[in-house]
Amino acid sequence: MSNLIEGNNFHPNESLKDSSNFLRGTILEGLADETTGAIATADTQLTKFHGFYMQDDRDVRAERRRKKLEKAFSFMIRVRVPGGVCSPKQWLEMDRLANQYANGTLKLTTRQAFQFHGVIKSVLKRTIKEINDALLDTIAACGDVNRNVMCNPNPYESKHHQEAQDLAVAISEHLLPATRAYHEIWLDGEKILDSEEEQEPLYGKTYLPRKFKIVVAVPPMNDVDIYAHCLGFIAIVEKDKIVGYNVTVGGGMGMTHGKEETFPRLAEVMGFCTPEQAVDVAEKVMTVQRDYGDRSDRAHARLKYTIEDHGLDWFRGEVENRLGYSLGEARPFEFTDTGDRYGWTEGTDGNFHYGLYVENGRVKDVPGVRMMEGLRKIAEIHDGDFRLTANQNLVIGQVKPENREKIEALLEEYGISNERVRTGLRRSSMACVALPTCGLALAESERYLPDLVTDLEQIIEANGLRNEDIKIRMTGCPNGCGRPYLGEIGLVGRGPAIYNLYLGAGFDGARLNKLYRRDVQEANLVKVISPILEDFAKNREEGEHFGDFTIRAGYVEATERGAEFHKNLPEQVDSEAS
Ligand code: SRM
Ligand code: SF4
Repeated sequence: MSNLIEGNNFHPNESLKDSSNFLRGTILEGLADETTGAIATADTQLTKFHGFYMQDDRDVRAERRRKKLEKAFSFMIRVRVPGGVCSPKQWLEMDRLANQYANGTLKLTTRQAFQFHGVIKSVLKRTIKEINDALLDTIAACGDVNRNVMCNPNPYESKHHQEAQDLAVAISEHLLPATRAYHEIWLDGEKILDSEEEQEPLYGKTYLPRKFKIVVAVPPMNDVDIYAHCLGFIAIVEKDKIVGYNVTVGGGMGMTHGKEETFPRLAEVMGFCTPEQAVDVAEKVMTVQRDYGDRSDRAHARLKYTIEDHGLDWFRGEVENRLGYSLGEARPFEFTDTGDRYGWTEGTDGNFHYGLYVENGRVKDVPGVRMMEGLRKIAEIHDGDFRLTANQNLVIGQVKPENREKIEALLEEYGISNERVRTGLRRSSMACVALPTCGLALAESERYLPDLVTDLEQIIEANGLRNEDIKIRMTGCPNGCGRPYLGEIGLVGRGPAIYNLYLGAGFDGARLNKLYRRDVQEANLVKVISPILEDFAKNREEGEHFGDFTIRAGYVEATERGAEFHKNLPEQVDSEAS
């Protein structure tokens, strides 16, 4: 056991990592055990670093318990896709793997990654190997490491986009764990006989206190929600050139109901760095967190709490000490929107990009909307790329002018063009996975939000708000996977069919929302939200966004950065409505 761990009050996960032989644990033995669909509990922590989670089908949990059967175990695999960019060939492989080994759907996540659900143990290794054969991988997609690095995905936004995307890839590669365990276990790589030979220069044996998240944004779009992440880079363009990046630190979404010491927090701008310095800055920010993050309490272990506790000036000082130089003064920038651009846009190189709405990121075939099949057909003829967005949508990117019509025809044929999306509310909706796979879900999310939106659409249409992009985000628990605290309407699961309702986030992603009603029953949500939408339709000012209106009209107070989130809450329970 390393000095770091010995004799201190560290969380049990710390000694688990420390003694795991660089993330090997007994994963191989667990895979070989045919008497159970599960793997050892300790290994379920380690496999996150390899990119997958053990789960069970919660829809059949009670029934299996009654029948005294083991839970219906399966695995969720997350694929690392820096900046969300993949080739049509890779798309076809993801499609094939989803059908062959998983539940026949693909989930495009809020961090621009693919997720497979329902992979059983006997095909786990094969699936991971075949993901790697497609030149993608799952390493560090989860776990106490740097996760998938996000980047604004639409090349239309800026001709500097490629540089920003290259930075996302460079940071992602630079911060990968060095352990050979991944190759050994999943790719039958050569075994390292003397484990002492192995080095983990950036992370050490205990890796980070908690997950770490990085994004790159290209203003004016804030589709990556830069303020929600540990570390962010805002591209600063001067005289048609990316001259560097403003660096943001200390954002995060997760909290626990009833624990006021946990809260979502917005990142702050810490300074400016040149393009050449950016990877180094990412490394140094991450290592300060590695050394100062809380390793005793995982609910307090994210970078946002390190900065909340020590202050931004202290943090900047630590980073600059390690860099050996000072960060520059932040440059002016402006974000306008956290949403995606839908439909066709033309890039500066004459290629076209189609922003496709994917409901809650779930690519599947349902009657009338055959998205899995339609995208497969598009991938078969497409020679550009696919770009997963941070809003769980997809950009069919780099379409040559001569291919545009063919792709349009396929979008129509399979019923998946954006024509099917009636309102700005639906276009701006986002839900986390939640039930039945997520072990932490308290309420439905992905399976329920579309129905709620359908009900709200009647109010929306009746009040002339059809084209209004109102950002509505739902999660099945307070962990914040759909970044609900940045929704103009945020709904967070409290229990089966019960949600807390938050209002007032900024359209540009720079202001958190605030609790408006606690514990609203699913059946009452429309009743609670409708009058506010009606009020908005009648009394909004020219160009005013819904989130801004709910603050001006006094529904909620504006929230400052983080700890304020739980302060000055209005009357909580509306007895009629909840
Ligand atoms: Fe998340 C845990 C799904 C983005 C904050 N998240 C989980 C787990 C793995 C549940 C678990 O630990 O057992 C969920 C798996 C559900 C399933 O069945 O697939 C899960 N998170 C997701 C995804 C798939 C939601 C989606 O519908 O797209 C997103 C995958 C991202 C990716 O590709 O890497 C996802 N999770 C996020 C985000 C948003 C983001 O990163 O931009 C957040 C909030 C930002 C942040 O980290 O502060 C987020 N997830 C969490 C947390 C709370 C962390 C915290 O600081 O408290 C947990 C719970 C935990 O870590 O203990 C969690
Ligand atoms: Fe699961 Fe909660 Fe994340 Fe939703 S927000 S996917 S319910 S952990």
